[in-house]
Amino acid sequence: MPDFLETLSSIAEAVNEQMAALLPSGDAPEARLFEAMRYASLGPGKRLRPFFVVTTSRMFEVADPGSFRVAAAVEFVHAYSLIHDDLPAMDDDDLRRGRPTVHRAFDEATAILAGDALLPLAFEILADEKTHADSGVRAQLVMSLAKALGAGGMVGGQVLDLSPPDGVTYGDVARMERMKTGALFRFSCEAGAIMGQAPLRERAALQAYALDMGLAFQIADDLLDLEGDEETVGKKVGKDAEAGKITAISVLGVEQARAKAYALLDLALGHLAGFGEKAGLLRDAAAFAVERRV
Ligand code: GRG
Repeated sequence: MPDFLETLSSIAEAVNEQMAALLPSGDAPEARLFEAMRYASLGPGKRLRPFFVVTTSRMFEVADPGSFRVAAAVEFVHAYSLIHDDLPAMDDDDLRRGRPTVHRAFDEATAILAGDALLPLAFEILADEKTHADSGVRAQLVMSLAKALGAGGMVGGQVLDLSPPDGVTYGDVARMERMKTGALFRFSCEAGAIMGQAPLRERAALQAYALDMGLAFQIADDLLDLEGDEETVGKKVGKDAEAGKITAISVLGVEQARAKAYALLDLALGHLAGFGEKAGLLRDAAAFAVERRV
């Protein structure tokens, strides 16, 4: 079985090339916007979401050009969410991926607009027939990504993160994190099954895997904020406690939150049972999501 980190890095390299080709460039009067879009999306990053798109695509024998285009689209959406998450009105961060955040490297208006431009670029890519010959498949990709990002997904989760209701329980935190972080992983894992026109049962299993793994990934992120060091993580740490954020750690305590991440890992692996050997890389990826130091 190919090594997970080796595959992650080779997919990252190919996705970076695909993104570079799809991003606008040149010396038009709006070139500063292009530069900010490129700075935000081509900078260092694990490219985990593209890994899930390409890996699930390979499970269903989807041809590479289409899957790499969808992988690039997902990374553009991820870059948009990071730009907006870092803005003064949101988490107000100066450092991301070991470099100044986009509003620090450029300015606030350019950062907002670069995020705003990356989002429709992603949908333009999904709707293009170069991504998949079947228009029904393209419509499903668009629908699934739209659902992952809106009020019932990432943006709704971000609202709950910024203004949590009183008396929050672990169940509320889990719901918020599944929306904020899990929904984009859900799309990334489902994308290969959509393009490969897999049976609904397999699509549902991959969605369930992604939501449990995504929640475990977010708890690992919270643990890194508490225990990681700024240089390795590439962003300021200790921010959650400082800002009084509601996280799995604030609700459960450190050790129970860690135990929860491992319990979610087991649940995620359980959803892969029907895929046998084919899902080896997804199993390794879930373990990485929980155990990572970056
Ligand atoms: C204002 C329109 C509007 C939208 C806001 C900002 C936002 C929507 C949602 C925030 C979503 C968000 C940033 C969730 C955090 C997810 C997370 C843990 C990100 C870090 O992901 P990694 O570790 O990062 O994969 P790299 O740098 O490796 O890509």
